[in-house]
Amino acid sequence: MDSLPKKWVCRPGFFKASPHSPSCSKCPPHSYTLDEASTSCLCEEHYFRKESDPPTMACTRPPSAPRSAISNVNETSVFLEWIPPADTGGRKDVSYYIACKKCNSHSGLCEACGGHVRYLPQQTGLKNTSVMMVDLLAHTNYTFEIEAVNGVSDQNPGARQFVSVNVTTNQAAPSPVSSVKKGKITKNSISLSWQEPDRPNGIILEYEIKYFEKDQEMSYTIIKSKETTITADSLKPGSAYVFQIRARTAAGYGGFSRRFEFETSPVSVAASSDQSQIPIIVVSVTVGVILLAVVIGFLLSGSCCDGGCGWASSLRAVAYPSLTWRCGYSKAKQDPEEEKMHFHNGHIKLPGVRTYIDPHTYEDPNQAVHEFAKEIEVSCITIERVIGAGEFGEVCSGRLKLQGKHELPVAIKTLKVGYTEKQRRDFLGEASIMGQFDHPNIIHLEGVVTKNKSVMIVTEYMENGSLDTFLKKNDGQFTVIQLVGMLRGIASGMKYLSDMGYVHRDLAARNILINSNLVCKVSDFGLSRVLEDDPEAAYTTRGGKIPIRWTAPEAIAFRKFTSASDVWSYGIVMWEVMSYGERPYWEMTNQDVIKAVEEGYRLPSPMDCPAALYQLMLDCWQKDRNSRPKFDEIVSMLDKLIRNPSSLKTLVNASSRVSNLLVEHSPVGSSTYRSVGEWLEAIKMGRYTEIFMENGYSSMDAVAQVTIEDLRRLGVTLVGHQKKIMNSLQEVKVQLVNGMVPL
Ligand code: L87
Repeated sequence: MDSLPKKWVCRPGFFKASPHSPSCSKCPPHSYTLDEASTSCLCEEHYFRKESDPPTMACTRPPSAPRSAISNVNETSVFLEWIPPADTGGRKDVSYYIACKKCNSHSGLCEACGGHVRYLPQQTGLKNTSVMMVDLLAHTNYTFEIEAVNGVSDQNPGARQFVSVNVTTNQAAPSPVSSVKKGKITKNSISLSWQEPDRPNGIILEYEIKYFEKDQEMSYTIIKSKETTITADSLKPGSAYVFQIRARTAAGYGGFSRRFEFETSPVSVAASSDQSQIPIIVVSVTVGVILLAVVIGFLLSGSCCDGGCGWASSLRAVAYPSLTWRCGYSKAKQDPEEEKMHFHNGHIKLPGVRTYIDPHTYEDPNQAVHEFAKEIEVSCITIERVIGAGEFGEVCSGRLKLQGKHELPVAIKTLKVGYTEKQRRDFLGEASIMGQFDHPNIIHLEGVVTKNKSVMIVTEYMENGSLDTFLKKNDGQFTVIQLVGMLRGIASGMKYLSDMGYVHRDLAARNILINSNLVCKVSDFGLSRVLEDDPEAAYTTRGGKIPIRWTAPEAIAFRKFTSASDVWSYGIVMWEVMSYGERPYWEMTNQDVIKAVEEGYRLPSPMDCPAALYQLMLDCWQKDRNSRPKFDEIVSMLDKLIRNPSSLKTLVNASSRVSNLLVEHSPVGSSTYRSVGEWLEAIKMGRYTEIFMENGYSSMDAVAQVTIEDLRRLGVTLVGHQKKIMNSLQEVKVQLVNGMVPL
């Protein structure tokens, strides 16, 4: 009332919305009036009022962009997650809109995605901070823009506030077979041939042909074929049959083709002669096949493979139609040790100091491959089974028979058909890198196939496959010494890599291979693409693709990838090994992992883990990368433990091991909040310890219940101190809710 002038009208800066209001009110935040007797206030520049906002409400503005968006790609689905904008503009009605663009990897040009993409739950008006896009195209670059909007966004002519995320989708099932032609037709059989689907999205392993007599759909026959032709026989004469075909790759079955209808010939047409010819045809075909087999077998054994070559499987016949039947290397590998000083594209290699050469420094990537990898003739390789799939194509097992050598089991990475020149370069880049390494704990490169259309990388075969899968399958089956032996091998391989100046960037149990002697070997090398291949890698806001759970904070935050960040990942691998392939940080989201680690939380000890090993893990996860151990120190530490097995007897104290919970790990000590005193000291509020203890707040559990009123009652009157304590408590409580508790 005091503020009212004598005239009973509002003075500037005040308003009265209705003449019935008893008094004038101050203009709400971000609004003003310069006039007397105002009935409302005007919004400041860049601030707005929505029609339905009451005049007493503050003026608001559009939100800032969403933050920390990350993506997870699963085949042709993309999951996006972000955190709300730092500034909601003063409104509670923030929602999100997703814009989708499909980008050409060569030209970099993007276009709108069109109608084929589905958004779950929806594309616009998203209230939650995540969305899933499905039915994207395989092996395609997409850019998603996540825009934050609120009730006044449409009044702002300014720029859209969005964060964008680039992703590349992975493999997908093949597209349907589209063209099917009829071949020879008799009264009892129909032969068909067809073309590979337009988008095979991988190597086609086989086709499934479903057919039935027209209008008799309930009773159908299914035949499988590795070829693109089949003959359906035992059919009824003069009847119509419906055929549908679908292809299968490592990614699964594609959709069925549309229906194709063909009719068998009627009975009357030269029935008897047709019948009588069958035995003749069968006999002559059989004789022909046997003759051909004998001739090819003779050629092979005579030329190189000493009778050891297996027959090329029909799988190979489908996938690699253009085989040349010659064996042997076309170029011998140069031994860099032979010439004491070797000049590599501007790099002087000093004898004794072997460093890794980035294949990017070669103008001609083909030269790099052939500098470091042997060329293998495709005819020396027999592909047997598909054992995995990656971004570039399938991984197969098979045999390699080289002239004058015993046949070897091998693993073969193939480049999918229809690759681009860049994909071929990136694919072979891995071989250029691997070919420079020679160490018992690094997967050994046998050579590459680059001639013809088939492009392959051939390595030694590791019987037990990827370490993560192997450990999950054999949960609890190994002695601690065996597990430490595996870790020792990985550390030794990593020491070799770091000595060579190679930073791995994707060290994880899934990228370690293990053989029948339980020898672990580091695998998965690459150029920029390493992480494209990794289903764990998520895109960060800065566009890098990073396997968050395995990556050191400085590498996530500012891409500081070094051997010290590899040491962090090594610590995570130790944790994976000691917990038999458990997923680091379980089902926490990437977002939560980043936040927890940044706040000093660390994975707890795996069950039954020797204390010395857990301590080593914690050392690898030091925030300060220079304080982390070096790989040579890790190797000698593990050697000591192996030589002195009783050192592994002390397990991490069962009571201090918190299963399923993250552990506070700050430089001050590995478990800061063991007491109220420690907690208050940590936030520089130690002066209140005594008062807390005297008033019954003697445990962290009790402290978690404290309210602001309690603080006042306890004599914490400075607002700054109240805030500091309440904020820190907030964290403790959030951690309780998330299942992360400081010890
Ligand atoms: O059981 C296996 N034995 N699996 C599943 C493999 C093997 C193997 O020797 N998977 C691979 N092996 N890869 C690819 C994925 C590695 C994480 C490789 C060997 C490999 C190849 C063929 C080329 C280059 C790098 C690794």
